[in-house]
Amino acid sequence: MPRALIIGVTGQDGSYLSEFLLDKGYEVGAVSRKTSSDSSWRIGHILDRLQMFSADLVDQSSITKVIEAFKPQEVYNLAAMSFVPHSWEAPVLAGEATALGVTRVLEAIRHSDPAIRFYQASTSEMFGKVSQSPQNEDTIFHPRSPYAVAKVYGHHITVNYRESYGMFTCSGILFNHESPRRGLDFVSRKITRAAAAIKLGLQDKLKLGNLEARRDWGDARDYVRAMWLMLQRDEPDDYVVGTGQARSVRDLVEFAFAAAELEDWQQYVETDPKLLRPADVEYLVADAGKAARVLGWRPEISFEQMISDMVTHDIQELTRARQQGQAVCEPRPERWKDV
Ligand code: NAP
Ligand code: F7E
Repeated sequence: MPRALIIGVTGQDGSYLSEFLLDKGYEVGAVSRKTSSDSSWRIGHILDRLQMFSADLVDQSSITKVIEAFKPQEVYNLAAMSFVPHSWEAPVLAGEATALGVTRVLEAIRHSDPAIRFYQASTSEMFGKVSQSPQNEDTIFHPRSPYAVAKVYGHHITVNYRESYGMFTCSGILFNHESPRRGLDFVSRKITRAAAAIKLGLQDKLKLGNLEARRDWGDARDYVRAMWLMLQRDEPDDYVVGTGQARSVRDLVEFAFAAAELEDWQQYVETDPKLLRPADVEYLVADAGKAARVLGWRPEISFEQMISDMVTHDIQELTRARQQGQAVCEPRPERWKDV
């Protein structure tokens, strides 16, 4: 049985990658960090099939111990402080976890078994203020947040361990990808959740920031397949993964509200300057030609299908919560300008 270790298993991508690898017959080691509350809601249905470990990217010995104990053949580092605005609130922590955390994993692999294949979750945010469109593996980086700066470090150190030690390390430069398991703070889920809540009469208004920002939004269920494909090649390399189509936040709102059968989205949506970022990324769109040519990867779930799935899921979840008298989880207020 092949053995893969997923660091960041409680996140959106960690949950889908776990399912994908279990279906492929892998023995899956799953790393989450110790927190005061349970964060395993996305993997509750497969917990009995995972070997759970706890470790934190800011703690070298915890990472080393897990890799030595589980002895994986593949390690996927999906852990990061991934909500961009948090990185302005805690820029040093962003560097510790999202940047240096990658080196900690690479060092643990190098000393324990340098033949382990490693996947690093890099991001289109590294392109930031773009110099060319669409963006591919040769586009220069101009990161616009402490998160993106930390990810640029993570990307380069991944390439560096390949070049310095001949290790099998790959960096997947993934564009935004969403799903019904997306965190409630990210704009796609904030919008689909609000459309569902407004439809059910649970909410009146939706406050948003920059409606003109454009992103290349794909579906997480397609993107975890690309991660795995990268580690199955004969040679390690870096790949851009995206759909090649950009849409604005405004387009996403319009589509989500229509999917919830709400006419005239403008009557529900307000813009709030407090939700603007100190520096935003205005336009990202992928050239994923290399992933198509070399990995044979292509997205299968359309933007329209994904947003419809998210709206349907949110309506069902809120309806169930209301019927059972449960508290409903809301996006956290975004407060990074109050400090
Ligand atoms: P996510 O839902 O926010 O999951 C992040 C995971 O990282 C969670 O399991 C979280 O654990 C864990 N984590 C955070 N800090 C940690 C630490 N110090 N030590 C150990 N674990 C820690 O993110 P995602 O959307 O699945 O994304 C997965 C990865 O891809 C992230 O690295 C993200 O930056 C990157 N990425 C995401 C996208 C996207 O559009 N989704 C695009 C490109 C790249 P808790 O549950 O304990 O918080
Ligand atoms: O914002 C604008 C916001 O928070 C998208 C992470 O997974 O993808 C994600 O980062 C855009 C930005 O994602 C609101 O200003 C407007 O321009 O959904 P987001 P992100 O920042 O692109 C990349 C690839 C990652 O790597 C990250 O980990 O939407 N926007 N109004 C808003 N965004 C939020 N969150 N909330 C708003 O009210």
